[in-house]
Amino acid sequence: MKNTTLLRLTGAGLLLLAGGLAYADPCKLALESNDQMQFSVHELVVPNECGEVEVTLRHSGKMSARAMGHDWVLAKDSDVSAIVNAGLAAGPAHGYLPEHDKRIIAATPIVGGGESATVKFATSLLQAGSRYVFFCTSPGHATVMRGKFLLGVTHVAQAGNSN
Ligand SMILES: [Cu+2]
Repeated sequence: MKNTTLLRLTGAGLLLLAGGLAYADPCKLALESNDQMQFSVHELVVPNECGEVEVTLRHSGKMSARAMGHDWVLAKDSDVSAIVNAGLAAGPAHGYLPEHDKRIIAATPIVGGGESATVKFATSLLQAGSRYVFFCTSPGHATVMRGKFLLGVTHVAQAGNSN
């Protein structure tokens, strides 16, 4: 009797997972963005065991990519301003991203309302002790659309001195 109930619960859980985001794999992350120029999270944490990370950015809003497009870009904290400026120079034709820029660890294309994009990258690109930030390169967005990207335990964030 008890076993049957458990099995049913497990089945329902699997169905929910299959229909929703892939929470089962900690190396696959998902976040949302919206018409209010926001990411749904300010911090993403990936376990050390992940050799490869997959990030999916969804735009849950209704506005077009031209009016309120967002991308998800990962880089060292210290490289963010330079990348944002280079992105502005690259312009909308290049999705506000400089081409072949080695400072960019990972980047999705820009998405508009109702769209989503996924990017995969190897965690071997991340150096221990460096601080990483994810942000959006649409003009003016990076000041508010940014968050911490942490590999492993959260106190990695405090490893560097305050900046
Ligand atoms: Cu944005």
